[in-house]
Amino acid sequence: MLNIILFGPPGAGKGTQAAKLVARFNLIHFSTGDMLRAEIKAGTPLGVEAQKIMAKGILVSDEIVIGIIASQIELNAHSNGFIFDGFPRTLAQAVALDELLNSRNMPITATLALDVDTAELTKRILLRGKASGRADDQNEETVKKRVQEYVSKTAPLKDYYKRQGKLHTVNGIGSMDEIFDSLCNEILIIR
Ligand code: B4P
Repeated sequence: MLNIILFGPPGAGKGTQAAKLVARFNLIHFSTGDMLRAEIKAGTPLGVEAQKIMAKGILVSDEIVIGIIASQIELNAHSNGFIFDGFPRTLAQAVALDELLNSRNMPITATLALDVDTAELTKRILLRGKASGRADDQNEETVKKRVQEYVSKTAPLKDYYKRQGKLHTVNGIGSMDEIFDSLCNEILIIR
C-alpha cells in the first residue's frame, strides 16, 4: 500500500499534482478542501458552517475534517493507497491520521512537501480566483490570512514527519510536468 501526504502552503500545487499522481499510481484522492466545497455546494449544515470559516481564510475545526477523513478511510480501506491533499493541516490532524492508519496497519509511506515562496503562491491563487470565482481565492487579505494559518499551524508538521524519517521536499517551482516528474522520482525511490 502506498499512502502519500502531499504537503505545502495554499497554492503550492497540491491539488494539481494530486490529480496526476492518483492517475499514475492508481490511488484514492482525499482533498479536504474539495470535500468541504462539496458540502458547501450541497448546502448541508456542515457546508453552511464551513463556508463562513473558509471565506475568512482560517482553518475549519479539526473535529470536522478528521470526521470526514475517518469515514472516507473506512469506506476505501481496500484500495491500493491514498493521497492526502490538504490534510493534515494541524498537529491534532496529523496525530489522528497516524492513529487511523496505524490501527489498520497501513501507515503513511511518505510526506512530499512542495516548496514554493509566498510571492509565487499569492500570484497563483489570485490568478485562479479570477478564473474560478472561488471566494477564498479572490481577496488578497484572505489569501494572506491563509498563508499565515499555514505558517503558524501547518508548517510545524514538517518537523513531525521529519522525526519519523518521512519528510521529502520537492521544488514546487517550474512547469507542472517537471514537478510531477520530481514527485514520481521521489515515490519510486521511497516505495
Ligand atoms: P484547499 O482546497 O486545500 O486550498 P489550497 O491549499 O489553496 O489548494 P491547493 O494548494 O491544492 O491549490 P493548487 O496548488 O492545486 O483549502 C481551502 C480551504 O479549506 C482552507 O483555507 C481551509 O479553510 C479549508 N480546509 C481544507 N482542508 C482543511 C483541513 N485539513 N483543516 C482545516 N481546514 C481545511 O492550485 C493553486 C493554483 O496554482 C492553481 O490555479 C494551479 O493551476 C496553479 N498551479 C499549480 N501548479 C503550478 C505551477 N507549477 N506553476 C504555476 N501555477 C501552478
